[in-house]
Formats: sequence, C-alpha cells, structure tokens
Amino acid sequence: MTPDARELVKSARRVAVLTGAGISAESGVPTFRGAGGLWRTFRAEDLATPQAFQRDPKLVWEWYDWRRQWLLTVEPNAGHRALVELEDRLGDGFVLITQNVDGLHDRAGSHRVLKLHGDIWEVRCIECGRRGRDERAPLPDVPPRCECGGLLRPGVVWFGEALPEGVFERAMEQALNCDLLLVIGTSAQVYPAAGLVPLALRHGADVIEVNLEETPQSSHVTLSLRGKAGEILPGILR
Ligand code: BJW
Ligand code: ZN
Repeated sequence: MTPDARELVKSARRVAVLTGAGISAESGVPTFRGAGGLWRTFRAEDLATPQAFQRDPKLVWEWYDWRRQWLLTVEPNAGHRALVELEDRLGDGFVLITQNVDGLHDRAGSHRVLKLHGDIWEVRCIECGRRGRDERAPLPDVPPRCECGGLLRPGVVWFGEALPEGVFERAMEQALNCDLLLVIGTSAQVYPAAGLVPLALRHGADVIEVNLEETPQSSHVTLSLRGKAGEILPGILR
C-alpha cells in the first residue's frame, strides 16, 4: 500500500527538510536548470566558479547584482510558509537544510536553517578575509571592494569549493537521525547536498520528494509527489 504523505508527516518526530531552487520558483525566482532555468542563458562554468571570478570579477558581480535586485522584488510563498508552520510545531525536532542562497526561508520566518551554499547577501574579502552583509541592490560599485582595497566576493559556494565549515557535517548528522526527510524542489544533481537523500534512506528514514519533474532520486524515495511545492506542502504539512 502506498504510504500517505500526511500520515508520514504526522508520525515523524524528527523531520529534516532539504530545499532547492524549485521552492522559490513560485515566488518568481528563476531556477538553475530545466525550463526557464538561470543557466539556460548563463553558463554555470562561466559564472559560478572561482576561476570565472578570477578571470572577470565584474561580469560575475553583474550577474549577482542582477539576481540581488530581482530578489528585492519577490516575496516568500506558501511553500516557504508551510515549512515555518511545521517548524513551529516540531521545534527542536525540525531542521531546514537549504541549497538556496536567496534568503527567502529567513524572510518567511524559518529559524533552524542550515545554508549549504551560503547567502547571496553576504560578502567576503578575498584579501583580508573580512566578512559582512550588504543588502544594497544595485550595488553602488561593481565589483565592490573592501576597506582594505581588496576585492569582495559573494558569500556563496561555487563549484569546486568546500561548503561552509561545519555546516555539511551538521546536515549529515540531521539526515542520519531524522525519521522523515522532505526533499523539495531540487534537481538532486549537485553534491554533496544530493548525497543527503541516500544517506537518510540508508539510515531508515522515510523520504518524501516534492518536485515538478522526476529526479535521479525519485525511484529510490518512499514517496515522490509531482507538483508545485507551494500547492503540495500546505496540504501535506497541516
Ligand atoms: C519545482 C518547482 C516548484 C521547479 N515546485 N519543484 C561529478 C560527480 C559528483 C560530484 C561532482 C562531479 N564533478 C564535480 C562535482 C562536485 C560538484 C557537483 O556536484 N557537480 C555536479 C553538478 C556534477 N560540487 C561541488 O563542487 C561542491 N563542492 C564540492 O564538492 O567541494 C569539494 C571540496 C571539498 C573540500 C575542499 C574543496 C572542495 C559545491 C557545489 C556548489 C553549488 N553552487 C551553486 C551556486 C550557488 C551560488 C549561486 O546561487 O550563484 O548552488 S550551483 C547551483 O546548484 C546552486 C544550487 O544550490 C545548486 C542546486 O540546484 P537546485 O537547487 O537543485 O536547482 P535546480 O535548478 O537544479 O533544480 C530545481 C528543481 O526544482 C527542478 O528539479 C525542478 O523540476 C524543480 N521545480 N519549480 C517544486 N514550483
Ligand atoms: Zn579586505
């Protein structure tokens, strides 16, 4: 018998959630891959790598400055909000592991959030290492510079870079210990984030996937639901 998503959620004490760009799609934020994906027009390897930044920091910053401006015009949606309600109900039994850098989970009111790929509103100096938050968009100068004169870079994780220290370790711990992992709006192609799904399954958790399309994980999970996160999540989490 196919398990019922609502029942799986209701009976779980510890729930971990892994989100990707798809949860923000209904807010109007373009995804990376697939129809209308950001990288249909921009090649990932041209922009989201340390090499690209070394080659042309202005071009890379123009892309981020454009995305930051776009983000100021959008709002969290029903999918983000349903996760806030689940967190309110479960307290310490809840963790949200996100690959998104857009800050929409924060704006919706989520607190227990592990950001695997950083935050688009953070900056870091490539010379002195100073970190900060800059929520201005557009930025007055592109590329922006640190007080020390060094180049600032976006506080995000590019291909080939390590995830923020300790964050992936905490995410793995949560995946190992949860009863239920919800996998929302991710193509599950980028590692090590995608590896959390088989990890949770191997350790006996149920996994519910919510996605518009099939992913490499769909045939392995307990339940794979096809549709929009903003429509499915409020229904199964309440
Ligand atoms: C909806 C919906 C709706 C739409 N409702 N659903 C070969 C094999 C394995 C690994 C590698 C390999 N070669 C290289 C690697 C490693 C590499 C990697 O995984 N590459 C793969 C692509 C092959 N990974 C890395 O490099 C990582 N680092 C690393 O491994 O470090 C090792 C190391 C250790 C120690 C020292 C040094 C190094 C880092 C990965 C960083 C990823 N960064 C980005 C950019 C972040 C900054 C930015 O935003 O600009 O993160 S890439 C991009 O992809 C972004 C995303 O977080 C990430 C994942 O994408 P996501 O969220 O899944 O989005 P989409 O667009 O792919 O999917 C959206 C989904 O939503 C779709 O399925 C839709 O159907 C669905 N959807 N609307 C529900 N309404
Ligand atoms: Zn500096």
